[in-house]
Amino acid sequence: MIDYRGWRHTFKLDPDKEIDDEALEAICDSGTDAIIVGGTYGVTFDNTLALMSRIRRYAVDAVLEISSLEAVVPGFDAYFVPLVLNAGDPDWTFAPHVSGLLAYGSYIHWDEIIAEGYLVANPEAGVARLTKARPIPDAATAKAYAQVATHICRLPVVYLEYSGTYGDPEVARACKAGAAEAHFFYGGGIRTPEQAAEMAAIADTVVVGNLVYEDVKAALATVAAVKG
Ligand code: 1GP
Repeated sequence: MIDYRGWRHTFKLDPDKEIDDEALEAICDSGTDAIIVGGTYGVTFDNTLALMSRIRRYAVDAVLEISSLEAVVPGFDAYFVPLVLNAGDPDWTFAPHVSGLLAYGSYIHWDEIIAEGYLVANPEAGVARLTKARPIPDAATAKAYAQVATHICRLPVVYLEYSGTYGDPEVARACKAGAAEAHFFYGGGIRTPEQAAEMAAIADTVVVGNLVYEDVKAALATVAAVKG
């Protein structure tokens, strides 16, 4: 079982995006705590397997955040299974999970499965459009969603997802308070060491995604900002 509760910094790599060997090595050897593989669109079995094989050259923990049943690739250290707390389309709540269990139920090692209460806070993000995410109007609502995840659903992880835009620290703070003993991830729009440090002061773990593909040096600088 991976010790995700000890992670402070992670990079999220998208199988549908190009990364050259040099950049991938720098990212995997950066001192980050883990690589999360995941994306919203264009994630296939083949591109996930290809990326996993390349990451596996390095000692860093690697987990797959499952977003497509066609792209569940064995060989990761663990599997994050998102439950979109504010999905407006009920087909995104449990239907994919039921389909997954019908297809793969007998192969699942439950100790490798970590369910995430996923709160989608940027309405412009692909995942918000896909799941018709309900808006999060204020910090109090974010806290209530986090409490649903931890106290009602007993999920081990709450993930505040601002993918593509830097989030509101007040909303993050409210989520952290609501998450209580659940492990709290923040991801979205981190582009500078200052932003990484600001969210790391609130969240248990920060996730840096797009910046890897925009400016790998800037992405690497977020590791030291979080881990010192
Ligand atoms: C995306 O939360 C991650 O799922 C990170 O977001 O790509 O905006 O850094 P960014």
